[in-house]
Amino acid sequence: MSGYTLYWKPGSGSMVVEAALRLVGVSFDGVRINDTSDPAFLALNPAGKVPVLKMACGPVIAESAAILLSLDDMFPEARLLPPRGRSGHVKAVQWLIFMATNIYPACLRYYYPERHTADPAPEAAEAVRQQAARDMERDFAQLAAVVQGPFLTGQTMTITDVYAAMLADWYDPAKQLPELAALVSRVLENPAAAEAWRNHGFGK
Ligand SMILES: N[C@@H](CCC(=O)N[C@@H](CS)C(=O)NCC(=O)O)C(=O)O
Repeated sequence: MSGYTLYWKPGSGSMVVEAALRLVGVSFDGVRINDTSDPAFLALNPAGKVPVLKMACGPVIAESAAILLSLDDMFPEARLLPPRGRSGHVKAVQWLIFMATNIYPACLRYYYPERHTADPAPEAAEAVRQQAARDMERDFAQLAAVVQGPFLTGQTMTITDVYAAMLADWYDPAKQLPELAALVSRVLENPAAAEAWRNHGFGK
């Protein structure tokens, strides 16, 4: 048994955490979660959401961005993010948080609109879905506009790029944006990212 345990689901946001663990080079165990309402899983994350990472040193962390920032703190030499103190670092953190707090939730509203309205009428869910599509159109365009080429902060891939590729794969119109299409292709040239991508069933 390794020191890290990743609680994951195919097609979910745990993909980017698996990629981070592979980029860092630590061994980890994967626990596939089929039912996020299972009491044993809720004891780990009362929000009932993956990804969750149980750390070697004890703590259990939820929230994709928090997990990635923690791994970067623990393994700075792995360069999940650009070195601290450089402008690339703050920008990579900014866009990571932007995606985690704007695009990820919009994607969930788009695919599960009925969970985001108290109104049971199908039109209410449809209105939520349409607004989520508008939000994503605006936010993905903002993201595409800051790609410096080929990655978000320049020539070197960071975990923020893997995050962006993951979100773009969830929403087809995002992949039509040439900057994001190029970014996804470059991310998949990285063997660690490509393996996590495959294991999670992305790219279908
Ligand atoms: N803010 C959370 C969102 C996590 C989230 O919503 N995960 C989804 C999968 S992508 C989930 O576990 N949903 C419950 C389920 O699938 O049963 C994060 O960034 O980690």
